[in-house]
Amino acid sequence: MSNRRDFIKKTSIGALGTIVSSSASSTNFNKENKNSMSSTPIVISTWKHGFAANEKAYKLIKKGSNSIDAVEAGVMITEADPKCTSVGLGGWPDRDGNVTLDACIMDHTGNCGSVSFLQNIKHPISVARQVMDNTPHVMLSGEGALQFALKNGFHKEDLLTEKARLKWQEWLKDSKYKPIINVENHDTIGLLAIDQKGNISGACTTSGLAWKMHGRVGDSPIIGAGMFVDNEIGGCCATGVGEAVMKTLGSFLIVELMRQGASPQEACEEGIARIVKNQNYNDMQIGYLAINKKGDHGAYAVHTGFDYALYQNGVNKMIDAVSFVK
Ligand code: SD4
Repeated sequence: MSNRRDFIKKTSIGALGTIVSSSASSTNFNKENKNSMSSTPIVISTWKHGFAANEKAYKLIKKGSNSIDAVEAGVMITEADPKCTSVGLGGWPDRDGNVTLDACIMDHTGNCGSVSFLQNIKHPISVARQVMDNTPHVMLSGEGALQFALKNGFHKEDLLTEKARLKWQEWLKDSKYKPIINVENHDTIGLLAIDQKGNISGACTTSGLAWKMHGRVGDSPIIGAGMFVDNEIGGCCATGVGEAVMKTLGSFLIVELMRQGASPQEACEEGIARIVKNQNYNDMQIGYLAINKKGDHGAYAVHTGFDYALYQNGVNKMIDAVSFVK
């Protein structure tokens, strides 16, 4: 891994020359990687529910699974958990009471699949996997994604739990769309893994922002926004207000920064710098996780409160991410 001086040298003369000027605007760029060690296999994922997802994914990898199977199986744990109110079953609905799901998956060959605005299917990540494996396309959306899922053995289910319905009805009283940082606008699971062969895959799945407009799609199913992997370099996934991530194509940006020599931590910090530079970040949370090929990781958020699960060297633990606003 190049040091910071190499990184600046490369980026100032390279295709990503603009990185330097925008980095200069970030007061948080020149930080060491905290908590980071080079070791694989590794599984890393967003938020507290990532802990159980990591358990599943890491155990599969230890048994010899490849990373693409592990990331899918890992996030399926969260999708099936009705207590998780921003992913799959139990996700809080849009303003009209519909649970609409977005997901994407990407493997070490650069192959990828995604679904957006999918309803009534508990495991959108597995539909995304089938789009990747069994179609010539990358993304299927809405009714077409549902038809594809039903034709391929998935079953329709009502994903609006009683708890989520009551929450929605409470929200309807005022119908005010003002997400509360770290309460209403997070909980997507993004999960990245490197298997025993050193191959990197990623998965990302969500019910999106609660009380969103019907038809709204966020960053999570957009390859390069909600998640991106490049097996030569590393991977990144995002959580939080998807619009901000989409405007900066955050996950692709962060992987490209690592290609230019940034550590995962530096790259995540620059990804957040690009957001706070131009957007009003007071009321929005965004968090990034990144890993490089060696198994170093980085994490950074706009505000405090973003935590993530890291399984490395046989230990699964929760870590609080550092943030732009302290
Ligand atoms: C979205 N990024 O739909 C998702 C929401 C999210 O943690 O991440 N919640 O914008």
